Amino acid sequence: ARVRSYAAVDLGASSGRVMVGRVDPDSLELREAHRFPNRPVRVPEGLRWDVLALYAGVLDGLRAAGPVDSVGIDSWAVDYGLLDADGALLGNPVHYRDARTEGVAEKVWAALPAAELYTATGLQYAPFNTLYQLTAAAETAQLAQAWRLLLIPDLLSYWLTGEQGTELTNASTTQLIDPRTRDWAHGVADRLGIDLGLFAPLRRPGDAAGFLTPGALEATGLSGPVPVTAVGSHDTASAVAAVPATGPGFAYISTGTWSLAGLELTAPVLTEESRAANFTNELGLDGTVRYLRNIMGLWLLQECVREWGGPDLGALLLDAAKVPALRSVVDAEDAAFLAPGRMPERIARACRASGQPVPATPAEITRCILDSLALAHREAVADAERLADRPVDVVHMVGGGTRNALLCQLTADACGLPVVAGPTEASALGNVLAQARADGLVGDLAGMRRLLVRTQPLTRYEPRGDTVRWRAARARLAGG
Ligand code: ADP
Ligand code: LRH
Repeated sequence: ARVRSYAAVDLGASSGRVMVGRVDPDSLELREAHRFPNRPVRVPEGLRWDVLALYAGVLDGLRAAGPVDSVGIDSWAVDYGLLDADGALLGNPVHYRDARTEGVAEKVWAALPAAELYTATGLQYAPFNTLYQLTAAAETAQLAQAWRLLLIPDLLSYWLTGEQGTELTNASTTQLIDPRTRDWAHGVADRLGIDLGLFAPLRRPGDAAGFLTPGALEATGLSGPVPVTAVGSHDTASAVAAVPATGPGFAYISTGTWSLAGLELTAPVLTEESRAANFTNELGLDGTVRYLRNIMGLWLLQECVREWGGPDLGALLLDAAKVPALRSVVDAEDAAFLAPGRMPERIARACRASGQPVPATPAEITRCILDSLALAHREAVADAERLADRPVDVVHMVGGGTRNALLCQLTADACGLPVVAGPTEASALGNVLAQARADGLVGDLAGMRRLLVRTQPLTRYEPRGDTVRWRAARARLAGG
């Protein structure tokens, strides 16, 4: 049988990695070639991504990967680099947690009411959607000079190949795409004075995206030709493609820096009720819609761990497991937790404000975070089920957070449903499978998922107890 290897570049908000997938029609093996930290940097003008360090990590990773049949790139959504008329990068890409978008949405909604914006784009309100970022940048010298905008994976792809494109799944997070036509929302851009000419032409997962340039071949030690293939370049799109579902009644939670919780649909849900519940309709592979809600995710814990000077995570989670359940919870969807810094203090403040016991020790705060995430997972799954009118019988958790057994168990308990956890590197696997598919090695999404079920280790968590106390915790939060 044919065996092929694909390099998956997967950049998360907390780390980047280059993984190599070996695929034949009956097997799928993933190995890590290189992993490197993704550390945002605060400069006087704000919070920035160190995109050159990331690109250096990509080149080192491809060198460590060795010969591959193709390369695919995915990363976190919404952020971009601007190029001048010579194709040179203008400044460091702005981090989506930067404060520049504060108060911008109100200005946008004055020109285009939020309800209309939702019907046209299907996107939940998040201050960092590219649309708001571009509005915040409207008067800047940098944007005035810009000739091209490339989303982060498309920028790295451009550096590797010299070719420019805008991959659709990630483009759907800009809030400038119509989820019904799966094409640009020209009306929205016109009304807000956003120049869609900044974007390179759309491409879709599976499309050819060029070949490594001679310079990139030299920097990686690879010999050509090495093609780059467009994948679901939004990390969450790749992660959802790698959910090892076996039937139609599944919900998914992609858990990492964020928790993205929802359903895979064939058409967007654009109702007013859905907007009020802040559900998003992002685009997935094969014409699917990722109907989901953003939950703050393990960011809450990452930021505490940073503040505490980096204690051992395993030991911390064991201690957290011993803390009584559901003593206090915070709203893990609250944008008040978006910015970096002083996280333990902000969590304590939220508990105090809602009249709950204030967690004090790292174990207590960790427990509060995990209980709060499980509760938010429960709400998102239940709301998605109701709003999309689709019954759910199993919850799949994928991503780095599935290493946290306590979080998986609490999610099962809160949802009152079995949780199937794994794979941990779902984004990289979805990335690999999109390449394998373009190569004719696997079939549609269902075929990809069958291969995952056969080859990936999965852990099942059964719900314990009843869900009454979770409902009560939710009421406490709402009433607080
Ligand atoms: P992202 O892609 O958003 O950077 P990942 O999917 O890599 O995130 O997940 C990172 C998260 O996974 C960390 O914030 C951490 O909470 C969790 N994690 C990683 N390793 C472990 C571990 N050994 N035990 C428990 N949790 C872990
Ligand atoms: C997760 C993610 C998520 C976006 C956020 C900006 O990595 O891509 O889907 O909402 O980052």
